[in-house]
Amino acid sequence: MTLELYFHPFSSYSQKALIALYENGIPFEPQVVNGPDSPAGQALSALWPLKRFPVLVDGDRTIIEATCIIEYLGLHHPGPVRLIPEDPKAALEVRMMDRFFDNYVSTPQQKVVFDALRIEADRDPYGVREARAMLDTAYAWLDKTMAQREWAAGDHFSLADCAAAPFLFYADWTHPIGERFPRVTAYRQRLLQRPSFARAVDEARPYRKFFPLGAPDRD
Ligand SMILES: N[C@@H](CCC(=O)N[C@@H](CS)C(=O)NCC(=O)O)C(=O)O
Repeated sequence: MTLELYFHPFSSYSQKALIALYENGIPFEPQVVNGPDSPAGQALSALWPLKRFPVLVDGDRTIIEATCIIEYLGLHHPGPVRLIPEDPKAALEVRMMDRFFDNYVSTPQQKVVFDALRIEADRDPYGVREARAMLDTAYAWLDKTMAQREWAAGDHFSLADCAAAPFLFYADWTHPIGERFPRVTAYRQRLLQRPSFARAVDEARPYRKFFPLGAPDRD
């Protein structure tokens, strides 16, 4: 049975799942959600009323949430690259870092971007200031944490790096990491060189003009 992935190439959470699929060369049928009225958009709303993507379909199973998709792939479609360590203690560190990137990098980054999509009267400048402050705090913590690490949870590329790659990619466009946090910048560069993420970035290039804050001419 072919796996189906509902996603959009420019979406950060979609890229998180795509990295896991590409790392292990797992074949899947792409269902690109080109808006809610597209065939994939309509199928997605039947599968998952919250309509957030990515969503993975494997036969009669529907798996929501990028993290859970990666966990599911590791259990049901394992490959040579193990993204969640077998050792439960090492796995805890991976899951902790994964939560960090979702909650304290992606969430504030999306807040800033979604605010820019609102009409002026509905904007939330206080919330955006809070989000930018959270990104600064997250960058500072990560800069210290990465002192002895090549990848987010240590020596091995993992679920946490699948999250870090797209979230730091867009976070830097949204709220530049700059020279204040050299280890975060160096880690973001390492992620960009990882073939699985480089592929996801390349596949998303045609959509850069839609980045609401204006995509910088780099990466
Ligand atoms: N918690 C979800 C978040 C997914 C998410 O926010 N996806 C965005 C794209 S990056 C989305 O579906 N946006 C469409 C919408 O909000 O309608 C996950 O981990 O997969």
